[in-house]
Amino acid sequence: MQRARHRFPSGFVFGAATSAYQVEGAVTADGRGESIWDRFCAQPGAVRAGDSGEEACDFYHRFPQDVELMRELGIDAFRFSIAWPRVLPEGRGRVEQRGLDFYDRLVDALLEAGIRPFATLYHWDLPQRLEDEGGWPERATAEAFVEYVETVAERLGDRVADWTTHNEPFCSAWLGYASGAHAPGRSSVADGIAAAHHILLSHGWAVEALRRTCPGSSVGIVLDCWPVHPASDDPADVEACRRVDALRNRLYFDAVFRGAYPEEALEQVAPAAPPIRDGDLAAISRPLDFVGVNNYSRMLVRAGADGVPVEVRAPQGRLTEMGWEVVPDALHEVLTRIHREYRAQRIYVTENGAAFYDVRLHDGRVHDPERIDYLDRHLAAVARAIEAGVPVAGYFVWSLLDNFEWAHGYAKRFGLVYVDYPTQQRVPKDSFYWYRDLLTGRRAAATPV
Ligand code: GCO
Repeated sequence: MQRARHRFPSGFVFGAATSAYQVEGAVTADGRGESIWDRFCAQPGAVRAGDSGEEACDFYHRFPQDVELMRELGIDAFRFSIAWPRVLPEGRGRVEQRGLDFYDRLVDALLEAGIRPFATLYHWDLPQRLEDEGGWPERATAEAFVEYVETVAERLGDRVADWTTHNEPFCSAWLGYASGAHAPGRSSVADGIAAAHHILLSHGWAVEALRRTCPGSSVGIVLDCWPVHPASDDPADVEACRRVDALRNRLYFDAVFRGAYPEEALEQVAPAAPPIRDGDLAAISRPLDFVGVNNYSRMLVRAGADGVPVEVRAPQGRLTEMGWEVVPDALHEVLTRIHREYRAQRIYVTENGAAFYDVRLHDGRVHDPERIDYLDRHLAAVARAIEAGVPVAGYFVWSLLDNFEWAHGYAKRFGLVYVDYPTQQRVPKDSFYWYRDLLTGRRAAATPV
């Protein structure tokens, strides 16, 4: 299973990723304010088995030990997110120094371990107070985001050189406000498109704030991208795909790279429309140093009644525990497309990984050959994209640790490290050792003799 035959340029960044609400726990520690995910999890039926991020992996208290694990793993970089409600418990105004102190300690521990911190400023945990005032469908939330970004950048900007503004605006806008599957659980197309616009706008403003506050740092955004393939070559299925691609992928990529929303997406939300004001699209499309791409699989779509797109299950092939088809070519397709159509100058794969039915066996270990195979084949897809001239500069496994998988609660395990939640014990899985050996092998190969 140890193929590791892929070739990567020197300086290529290998990392692992997490996000605040999914791992930190300690939701009331040190003055943290309530987030929309705390509130959402408390709603009966919203999250599987009534799970919440209340304890998660207790990373808030256990991060020194987890940084040690990262050191053992040998990663070059760690992607984590900062919880807005720890820094500004009411979303704006009063700053909670103890919240900032936590990230300060984390960043120092990472640097001390020789690991480059990649900080994400928003991974879905909006302060509840701002949601009470209207949330992302309100422009004022984008304004509050800038205040938060400046506060964080002033504190950490002397040590953090790699910033991403938002993680997957599609999820925070669409799943949060239009489909209701994620916090805050609203289901209104008008709110969804207004949220998407304000999240993107806040990204553009944050880029400007970061450039001002930490000149010389590298700034980008993380977008999720799943290729959308037709279930057959029936023209109706092909058309259904085009629609899904426009609303799910192009809306965000076109806005960020071209300063325009695609007509095919706007048609689908009409009569609702993004509340665009003069200058917004120029702000959203400010030049970036990189784009982060999250990819796990592809979507297979057919036309249902009246052409309405319907997602279908892949007829064959391996599925992960999320029900996602294992398609390494999807990652290759996404990378080459972003290079070809959007001319991104640097791309990081900021998330890629898989949930499988991991169990701890009698030998105390967690054997996860499916995950090793998944990662190996996806890394090969990245290497192929690089060979084809796509400027991919790094790859982050989702995730370092098993963690709170949003509406699925703790049922899905994506980690390289198994977390035994009742005891908080960490058990590196076989994939952890596989990734470690891959990184060690590279380092040895790069060392001149
Ligand atoms: C995502 C999120 C992660 C998820 C992961 C697996 O970006 O969707 O960034 O928080 O846990 O993707 O679903």
